[in-house]
Amino acid sequence: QHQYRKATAPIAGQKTGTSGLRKTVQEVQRTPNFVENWIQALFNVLSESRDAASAAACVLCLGGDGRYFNREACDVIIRMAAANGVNKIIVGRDGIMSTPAMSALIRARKAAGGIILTASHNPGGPEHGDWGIKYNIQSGGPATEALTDKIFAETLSITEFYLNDRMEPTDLSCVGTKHCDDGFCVEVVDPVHEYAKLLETVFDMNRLAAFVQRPDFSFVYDGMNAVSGEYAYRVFVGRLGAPADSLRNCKCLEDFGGIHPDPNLTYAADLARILGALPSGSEDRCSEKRPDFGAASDGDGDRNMILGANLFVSPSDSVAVIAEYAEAVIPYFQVNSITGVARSMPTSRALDQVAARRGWSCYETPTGWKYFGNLMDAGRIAICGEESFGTGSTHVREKDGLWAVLAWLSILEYRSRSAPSGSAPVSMSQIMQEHWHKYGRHYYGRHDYEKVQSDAADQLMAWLRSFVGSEVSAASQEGACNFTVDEFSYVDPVDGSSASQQGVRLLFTDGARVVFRLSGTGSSGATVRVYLERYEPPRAPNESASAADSRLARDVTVALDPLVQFVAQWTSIHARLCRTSPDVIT
Ligand code: VG1
Ligand code: CO
Repeated sequence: QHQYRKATAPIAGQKTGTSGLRKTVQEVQRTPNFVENWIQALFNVLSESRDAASAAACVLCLGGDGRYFNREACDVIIRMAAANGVNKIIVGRDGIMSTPAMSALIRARKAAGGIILTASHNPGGPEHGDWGIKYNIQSGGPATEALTDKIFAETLSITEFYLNDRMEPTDLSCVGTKHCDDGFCVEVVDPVHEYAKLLETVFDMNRLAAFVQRPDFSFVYDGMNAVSGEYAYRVFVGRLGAPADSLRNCKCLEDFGGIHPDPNLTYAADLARILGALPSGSEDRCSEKRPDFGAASDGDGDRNMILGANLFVSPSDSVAVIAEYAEAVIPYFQVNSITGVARSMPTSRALDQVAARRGWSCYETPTGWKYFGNLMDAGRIAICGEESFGTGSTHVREKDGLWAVLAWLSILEYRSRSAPSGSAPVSMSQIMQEHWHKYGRHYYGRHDYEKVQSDAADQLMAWLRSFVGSEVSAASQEGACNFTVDEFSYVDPVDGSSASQQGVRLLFTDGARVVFRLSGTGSSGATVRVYLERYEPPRAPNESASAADSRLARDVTVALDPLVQFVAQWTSIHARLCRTSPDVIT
């Protein structure tokens, strides 16, 4: 090992946030040993916790979302693995591996863990892009906070790293095992293979193929020029037989073609426009025949946006509807029946309604997929979701964009199957309308103030925190507004670990809720997220369908407006953050 030893010094700020370490590409490139330090810190922590037996067979997976700088990083990581006693690296062809596919690969190959090179939904590219890195553990899920805290501590005291600079660069462009020296080998794998194999065991792919090929059904999937492109081709076109022109932006580009690869109404507005799903006012809703279904994924393929003709499905509703139908439409849940579900705290409580009726437990966790892992491993939950376009199940330990799309197609297939023969597929709008009539609707919106001054964001949070524990009665346009204020903290029911300061909540007497928290995935400045939710009860037994619709099928912006106005006034958020409006509304 000695011959590969290199001296280094700690780099400040290598702390992982909600999901991995993220920095601007420029910062990464101008900081010598940025990748080397973090990876060595990871290896140091892994070797500490590894016993002699497992050290003898250390297999790690590697891959990423294809963004700029991943190729260089792959090369460095392979050389470091070789010099650090790792036995085998399993890497996706061309360094490609979506986050859910990585989770599937780690599990299928029983690897010790996997390194994912991604800044997820953050933009990419040399000038304005971000770069990032996540580590997933043996279960296939994101590293726990305990582990990332240890890695961070290592980065603060690191003095050396190991890198084999005599190795030939590994050719990642074709699949196969590449043997190197000293009992170390690199296996280049097809990035889709294991994942596609897993999907076959989860869904009824033959039924889905027949449905997708119906001449009276059309859908559009947007890969946002990121990692999902190849997965989408192979699954939707190759396996299900969908027309190739159902896919857009499905070529993986290093800078995502300038697209901000976050599937929401702001950054995937082109897709939303095709579906006529933008908020009313910005689009004529009835002018043309829209596709029946639309979907998009983010940079690393773990997020999903679901659309119907003239319809945006809020991610909080999406997980509730998927849970409602799962056992009926997804073969995986016929074997693995559901006893519990979970959502992140800021996610709307639509899922809770379904859980309550079914008698499932419903867990509320802090933001970030890592908090679902223990609940899944312990068999307490089968399906979970986040308002941030993340949905998934125990088939892997990550949120899974393509899974959510296939889950929705399964719902459409099932509902259309029982429709009278000769009739068109059941519409997304009808499915949502029925759901709201049955369970009521959680009107939901998230307002993001991106890259604001950190001080201003901290002061806003401190001010909000000063109300924790109190009951507030404030004047509003619609009379007095009464609410209590608390701050969310969490104790993991499986291992007892805890997380505090996970969001300040205003809990209104009428059931509405507003949550404030700071993002942990940005690369500079602070992003304030304001989550707004208002509940409208289900259709009453004696209520006409149209009367119910006038309450339940309203435009979200309109339905939330009084709450938005009140919050803006009570918090003076715009003055405090020096903004006139949110940057992104989802
Ligand atoms: C955001 C979302 C969170 C999600 C995380 C990672 O975190 O709110 O729900 O799990 O991104 O998603 P934050 O701290 O910025 O609010 V991904 O697809 O970027 O790995
Ligand atoms: Co992502």
